[in-house]
Amino acid sequence: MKVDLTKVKPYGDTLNDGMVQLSFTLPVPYGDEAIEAARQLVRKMGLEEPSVVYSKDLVGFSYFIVYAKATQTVDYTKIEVPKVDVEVMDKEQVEEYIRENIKRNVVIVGACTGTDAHTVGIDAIMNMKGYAGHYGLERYEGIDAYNLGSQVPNEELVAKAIELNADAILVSQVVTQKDVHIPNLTQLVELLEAEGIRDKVILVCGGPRISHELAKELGYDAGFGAGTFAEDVASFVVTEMVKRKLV
Ligand code: B12
Repeated sequence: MKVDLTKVKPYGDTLNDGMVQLSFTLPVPYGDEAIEAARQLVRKMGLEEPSVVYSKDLVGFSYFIVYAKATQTVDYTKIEVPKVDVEVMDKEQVEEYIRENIKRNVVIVGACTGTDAHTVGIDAIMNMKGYAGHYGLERYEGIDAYNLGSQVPNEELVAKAIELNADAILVSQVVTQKDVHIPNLTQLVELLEAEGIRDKVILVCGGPRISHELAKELGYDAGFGAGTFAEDVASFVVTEMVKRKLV
């Protein structure tokens, strides 16, 4: 069956049936009233025929999984998503690019900053062993990678970047509750500007809820989300260095 890309809607059993699955918690005691509240809420979200397929007491609150039907559609042909504009090279190609175009080692400093204690994301990008079969930056010939770990204050990251004369700074932000990442990411840009080095470094942030669009808005050169590998970042950093004549 041909999909009409101008009117795309979710599908469960048959095309265009609109079926979606939601899960959420309501701060009310578990029981029939809670289940009815969940149904009503889902209808108010614009979804039809809500069916509570699973519900559970959450020690005073109530948890639900609900199936329902979406009525709205999106025009997929009109979708535009800002993306990092770079041709991704593999590890060997990046190494070759550095040898030919930069002719010295590229210094990259990375950290998970602020109160954020999630190390796995920045490790996936930087650590020698890498992530899902993709080696991290520490393994790249021609890259000196310094992973400062997590809960690193912005001031410390900036000081280290200055000490090492870093070409690029990588920031990981995983916790986004109450938008805690926004002031933290913004403060780093302000500190770099105050030190007069913002234009001299490639500034990149990443994390599961980071988009390129958000990163640009906050004054970063690029933002990378879920599923990023070291070669995505490495390709961006080295080509951007050459583009901006930072070699
Ligand atoms: C493991 C984990 C922890 C561990 C972390 C251990 C560690 N050493 O990292 C522990 C138990 C400590 C932990 C604690 C907390 N956690 Co936690 N944690 C997770 C969990 C289960 C997995 C995260 C992970 O490792 N993902 C795997 C990595 C590889 O993926 P990634 O981080 O997305 O990284 C990739 C990309 O995003 C990108 N990337 C990431 N960083 C960067 C940086 C750059 C420069 C680039 C280019 C790319 C990039 O590349 C990576 C590879 O592709 C997630 C849930 C989940 N399933 O995602 C919750 C989760 C992230 N945690 C969460 C929360 C709330 C917390 C706590 C606040 C809980 C609490 N109330 O105490 C604390 C926070 C403590 C703190 N001060 O930060 C929430 C965050 C919600 C939000 N929107 O903010 C999540 C989503 C769970 C949830 N559903 O509620 N957590």
